[in-house]
Amino acid sequence: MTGPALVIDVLTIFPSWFDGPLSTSLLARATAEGRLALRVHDLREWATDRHRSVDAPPYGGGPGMVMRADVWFNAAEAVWNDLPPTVTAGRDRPPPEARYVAGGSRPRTILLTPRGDRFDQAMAEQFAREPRLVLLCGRYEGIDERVHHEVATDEVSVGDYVLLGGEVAAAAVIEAVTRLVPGVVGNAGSTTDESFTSGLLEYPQYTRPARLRGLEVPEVLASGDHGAVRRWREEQARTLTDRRRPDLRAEQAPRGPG
Ligand code: 6GU
Repeated sequence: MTGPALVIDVLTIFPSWFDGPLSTSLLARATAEGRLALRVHDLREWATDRHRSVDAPPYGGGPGMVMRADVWFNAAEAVWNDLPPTVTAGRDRPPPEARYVAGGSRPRTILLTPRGDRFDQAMAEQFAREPRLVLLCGRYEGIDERVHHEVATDEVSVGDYVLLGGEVAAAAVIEAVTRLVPGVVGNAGSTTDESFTSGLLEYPQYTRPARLRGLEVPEVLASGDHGAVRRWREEQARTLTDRRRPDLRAEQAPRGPG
């Protein structure tokens, strides 16, 4: 019995936020089948005061609160080393049994932040090759800079807009990466012959009924001429991409012909 192909740990102050995604459809099945292990941890387990606070006012003043580096360091060191919160909470240095430490050797640890590198399919493919990912969800106005430097190995953003926190972004990363794990998506063709891997948007699809409210399915698709169908789809994908996402074509160009 080998372990799951991919282990993902999530650190968040809203662990229940992930209940829905984790219990639904493909992710639940991948977990049940042992292809994926998804572990969600409550950052507050590493808070030390009575109010379990994980943030404090910024040095230098200004509005809002900043997430505390001590709490993040201790939480990350516990998760990296599979230690319970009680071992690391409140410490001012890593526990002696820690193999992975902040600022040192550590698993791929992704901080979700609007200032990160833009997440795309190429990055998802890179993450899917890792045995283990740790996702850090920030909240509030920001996180102590020392967490960016000493805890995170990567900083990732899911687009040029501002979310309340990293949870939605982490869910996007989890879905994009887990569907690339072998066996998670049933049909192997459906993860390779597709938008962003081919550099083209998907061609239009149709199914029954052939005629709906006067709207017909393109004739070529029912012609039985597989060559003609393939040429039509390629042409459609190219035209759609040129119209909607010329940037995708531009990105693909340097890879040369073919
Ligand atoms: Cl990763 N976090 C937040 N708060 N906002 C974002 C984001 C991440 N990516 C895009 N917007």
